[in-house]
Amino acid sequence: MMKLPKLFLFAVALELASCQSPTIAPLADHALLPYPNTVRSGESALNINTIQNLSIDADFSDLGQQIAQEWEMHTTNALEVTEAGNAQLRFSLDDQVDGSEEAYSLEIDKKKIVIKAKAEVGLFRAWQTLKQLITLRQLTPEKDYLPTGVIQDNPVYAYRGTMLDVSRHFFSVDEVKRYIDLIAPYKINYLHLHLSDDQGWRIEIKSWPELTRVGGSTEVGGGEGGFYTQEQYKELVDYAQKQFITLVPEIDMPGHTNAALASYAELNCNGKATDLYTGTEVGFSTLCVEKEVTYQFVEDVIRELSAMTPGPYIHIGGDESHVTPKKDFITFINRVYDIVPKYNKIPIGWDEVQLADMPQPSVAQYWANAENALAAKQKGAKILISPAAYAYLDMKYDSLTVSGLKWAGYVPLEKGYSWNPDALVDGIENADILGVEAPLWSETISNSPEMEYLAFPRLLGYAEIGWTMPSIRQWEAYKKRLAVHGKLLDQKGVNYYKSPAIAWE
Ligand code: TNX
Repeated sequence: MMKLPKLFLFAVALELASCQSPTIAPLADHALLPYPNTVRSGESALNINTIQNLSIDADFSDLGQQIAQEWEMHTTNALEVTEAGNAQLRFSLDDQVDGSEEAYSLEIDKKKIVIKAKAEVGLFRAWQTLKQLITLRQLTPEKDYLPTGVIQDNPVYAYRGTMLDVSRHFFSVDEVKRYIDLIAPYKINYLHLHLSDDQGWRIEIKSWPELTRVGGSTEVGGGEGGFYTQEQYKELVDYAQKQFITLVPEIDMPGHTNAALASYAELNCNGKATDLYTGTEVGFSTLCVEKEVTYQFVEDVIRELSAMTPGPYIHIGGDESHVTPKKDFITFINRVYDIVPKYNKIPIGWDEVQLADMPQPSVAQYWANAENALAAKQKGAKILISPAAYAYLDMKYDSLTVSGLKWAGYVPLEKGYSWNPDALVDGIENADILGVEAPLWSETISNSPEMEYLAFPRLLGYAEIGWTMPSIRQWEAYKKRLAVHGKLLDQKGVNYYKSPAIAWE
């Protein structure tokens, strides 16, 4: 055995005894994304192996177990979960935390981690920050150490969403779950599912079973399509809810309805079912606005959908109804607006819905037409910001991108990141805005790798636009943080676009 000099052993013992922590990068210099709204760095470090227990209110013991499990996965040491409020990793409710229910404070000192929020959702968001910090530390030589300091954080917008079009191409329950897993760490809190369109009806409606039997049987390009049973849909609702993501189901109408019109002859003005459609044109279909059965259909669909939807919103579509005469469109949307509140839901519609009398509360989703957004605001609606030219995930990055469209122009990473929702449309200000959503339409994508290529890494930028104050968002700094996140996406096997604008690590 090699002999070590006595003096050396003494020095090692002394070092261990004094628990000297290494000098590591300050808290504020970590690649947190979305970047927290205030970060104060301390000067020291915490060894995560010294954290042995977690305390959380008994009401949130499920969340406590979930966090303990994830902690063990990320650090390899197990945590004892207790209700007593003085553990080394401490989660507690506190009304004094500044901001919304999602706001939180996270304080790391040399011995413990203290997290406070007004509500469970804030504790969950704080855990996403802490988990990300742990993962980022593991990319460094001092992977067992967290920097000390304090984060106080509160999102800029209440709604930070993405949309997945499961109609043009169907995505399975497992594919949607994976998408949920990938967006939750970035604090996205709404997932809008575009459940019906000309090419496919994807949600079981028990009172109108042909919708899925016929309307769900194909997709763009003629593939076999698919649909979610109500049980599967509820499984998705619950899966998302565990990560504090709310599903927003959309039934697009009166246009974008060929799949329904092919399933039921009576929904057509001429009483004849249409053929199924597997192309990518838009704007050729409409429900028959004059027939009473149309409204029975709409009410049945909204009733069944509301029963599966614990979240506050139902999306009624309303876009590109090019073959519905304007006055019929208005009549139709007004009737839908009478139905949705009966089921205690708030309607969201694409910005064309401003032609109708917008009820209160209601939401208009701005996607291309600023005048529509302004008119909707005048009628008392809140605006959800989804500008195609900046935030459509299905726009190609550049001329080399294989999948995707380009009708709103290319959206390279810098263009997707460097804009401010509050300054986009003259007359639409922060107080008018519910939030930001990045939609992913699926005419050109049919599986998870293709979906991930368009969504990532752009979606991280939209997550930050939704969460972080504009004064903190700087492209140059973001680029550096994003480069580090490439590694985290690699660890998850995400097929993201390795933009040459980023110096990927
Ligand atoms: C426009 S945006 C649409 C969709 C298409 C999308 C493709 C909107 C409300 N309607 O029907 O899928 O463009 O980018």
